[in-house]
Amino acid sequence: MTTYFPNIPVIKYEGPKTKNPLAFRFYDADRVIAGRPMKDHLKFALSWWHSLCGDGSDAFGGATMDRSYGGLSDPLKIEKAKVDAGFEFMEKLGIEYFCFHDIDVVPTDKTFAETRENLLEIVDYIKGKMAQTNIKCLWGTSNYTRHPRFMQGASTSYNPDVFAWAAAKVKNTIDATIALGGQGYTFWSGRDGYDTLLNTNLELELDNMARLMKLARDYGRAKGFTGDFYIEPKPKEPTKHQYDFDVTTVLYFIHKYGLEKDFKLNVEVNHATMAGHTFQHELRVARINNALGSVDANDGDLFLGWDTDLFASNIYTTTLAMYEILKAGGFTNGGLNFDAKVRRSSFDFDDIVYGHILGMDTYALGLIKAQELIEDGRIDQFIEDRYSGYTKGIGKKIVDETVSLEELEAHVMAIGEPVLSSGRQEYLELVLNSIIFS
Ligand code: XLS
Ligand code: NI
Ligand code: NI
Repeated sequence: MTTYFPNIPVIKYEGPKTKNPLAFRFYDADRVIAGRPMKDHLKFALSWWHSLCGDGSDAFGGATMDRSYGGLSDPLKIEKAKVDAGFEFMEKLGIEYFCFHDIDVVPTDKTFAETRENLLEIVDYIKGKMAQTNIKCLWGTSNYTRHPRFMQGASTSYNPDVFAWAAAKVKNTIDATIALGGQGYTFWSGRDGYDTLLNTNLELELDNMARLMKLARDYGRAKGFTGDFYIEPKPKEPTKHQYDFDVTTVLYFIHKYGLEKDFKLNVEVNHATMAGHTFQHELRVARINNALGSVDANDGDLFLGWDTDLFASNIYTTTLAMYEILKAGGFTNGGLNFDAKVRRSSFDFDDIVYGHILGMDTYALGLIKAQELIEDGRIDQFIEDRYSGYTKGIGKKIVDETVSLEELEAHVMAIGEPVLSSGRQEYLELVLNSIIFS
């Protein structure tokens, strides 16, 4: 059998002290943390687009990476080779899930009907591979940013024929996702937004964006899809203003349009920072609204304003992220999708392996530290004590909503100035550091 990663063995856990670059330091798949094996907490997924399709090209230059899979030229043979390479990769790394766009798995220069045929053929091919392994589909999605017909949006285009194209693609990708047993279906359309309000009917565009989601939900449910639909927030890029700006904006949207029973959030680290939020903030907002679905696990570069999609290497970010995910009760249908790419200059196929080992170890250590933070209890206890005023007396009446403005006025007259206590931020940061570095 052809191998695409001849230098790569099955990657094993060797512990934090190993100097073997092709080993995990922290990711020990079967180690039980808080009653669940690490692999079930983390549910790592390969992104078809970055890892199997991405060729290193950027706005300033072409491909730096050879993705012809051994010099193949027949487009369908390349797609099948990508499946072979992807499954070899996932098996060697111990990654049990993958995420895909329709255009990641089929040639993109064909008619709609030919593309549908190709999709059916590749889905069958992938299913054959899945049957021989433990590998599952985390989620599928349609790409309607690449083709020029979507230059002015997909479901938010001014042109109903473009809406129809987007809808037809969604239908076929939902079919493919169901056929692959996918646990989720994600909406991210980078061109559903605007560059200027001077040409934009904002109200109609938002209504139409919801209309496609309703159609997708009703179609998916009628076809037996039991997973979650996700919206992936991002504030800008490629449009100046994206409608799915951040978690708060998306929550408002799904509630306004009655989508909240079927739709959750797919929160991406780099999109959070682009929106001016920490990743933890976005996860927290999703969590307290019972809408934390899945994660695009990458990292941004705060010196660069765009979506750099770095592999995660920041332990503070992953510790606080896993803290939120544990507090939310962990993933059900969702997981950690490596929507991350190696740098343009990391052009060897093996660099993708190092990228994933880095990301997996960074999240594994984050999980270990998040659980230690919860077991340590000092931060949770501090917060509980800080708000304890609301469990008794006037505070309890406020929370129970049994108090009037007159009664609050009388309370002020009786007590005079409130007695405050310190917020202790520096102490709490010291606690966090002491856990991360112990
Ligand atoms: C782009 C998005 C994209 C989605 C899937 O910024 O992150 O990769 O995750 O369409
Ligand atoms: Ni993403
Ligand atoms: Ni992104």
